[in-house]
Amino acid sequence: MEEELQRLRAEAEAALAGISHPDGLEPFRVEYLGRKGRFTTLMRGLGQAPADQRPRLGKLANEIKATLESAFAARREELAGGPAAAQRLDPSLPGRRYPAGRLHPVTQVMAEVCAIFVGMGFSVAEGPDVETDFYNFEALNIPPHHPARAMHDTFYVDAGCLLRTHTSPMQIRAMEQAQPPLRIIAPGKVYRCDSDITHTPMFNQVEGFLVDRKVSFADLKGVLSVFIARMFDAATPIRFRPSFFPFTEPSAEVDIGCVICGGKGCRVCKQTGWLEILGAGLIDPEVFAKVGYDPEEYSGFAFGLGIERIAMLRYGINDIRLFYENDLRFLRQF
Ligand code: 2NM
Repeated sequence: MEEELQRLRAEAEAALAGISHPDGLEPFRVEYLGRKGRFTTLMRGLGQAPADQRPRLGKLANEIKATLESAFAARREELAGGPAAAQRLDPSLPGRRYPAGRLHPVTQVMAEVCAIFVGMGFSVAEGPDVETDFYNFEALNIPPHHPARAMHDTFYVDAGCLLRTHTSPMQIRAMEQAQPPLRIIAPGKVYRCDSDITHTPMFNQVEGFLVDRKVSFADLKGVLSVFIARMFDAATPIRFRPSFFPFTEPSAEVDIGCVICGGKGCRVCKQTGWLEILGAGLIDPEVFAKVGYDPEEYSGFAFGLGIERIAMLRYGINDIRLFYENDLRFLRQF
């Protein structure tokens, strides 16, 4: 009888150790520890043992049962969530999510501006940030010692090489490489040695031009009106003020009704009710001469706008430097 008890114990312990999945636990419990299990059956047979051995055998049987029950409980813990389980790979668990990034507000506005002009048939030309004096100034009718050079606060790389102060150099390259008709926008970074709440030494621009036969100021007004209606609101008022650029004649600065106060006058529009948002004009014949176009045959318009300025008006931001401080509390709002 004692031998049988010990054999059952050894067998049960081996069976328990062989269980590698929680699904194996219940069949084990039924077979060994259940009400009709092998242990109970053996205990019932205890009545047949000689009377003087019964107390000792009973005690032994109870000890073995208690040992097996606690071993069973321990194994169940282990398979459910113990250190062994923690080390196993569970391919059914959901993956860890990476925090979602977003586009920088300047990138978003840049993409919107480009999309509006692409929608009007313009193609996109990109080029180098480091330019030659010829493309940045000379070809744009800004000769050496012209006062407009001082106005541009140029960063020079070395003699004849500089960081472009506008993206018009790409317009010149485009005109050198192809014959009219042309409709091109040039987006990108530009550099000017200037820094305060409305200027950063690097900012983004989109310049555009259109050249064909018989292009007039009315065509310029039409294209810019559509741009402003799509960028802001169809009802946004526009006005053209006479201005001067070396590369256009006549030239204009374009204002929109203040998007902050609706034209009533506020701090942002300096009580004028108007905000300047771009510069434009008809391309100067001197520029056509530099790229070998006949000014008698062709005419064209051009315009330029600053992306950060538009983003500031769009989102009501009063300090341009916020765009480049990389403060996530600022950037996450867009
Ligand atoms: C502006 C204002 C007016 C401009 C001119 C040209 C080019 F190359 F066709 F002559 N590109 N961009 C231009 C004209 C840019 O920015 C305020």
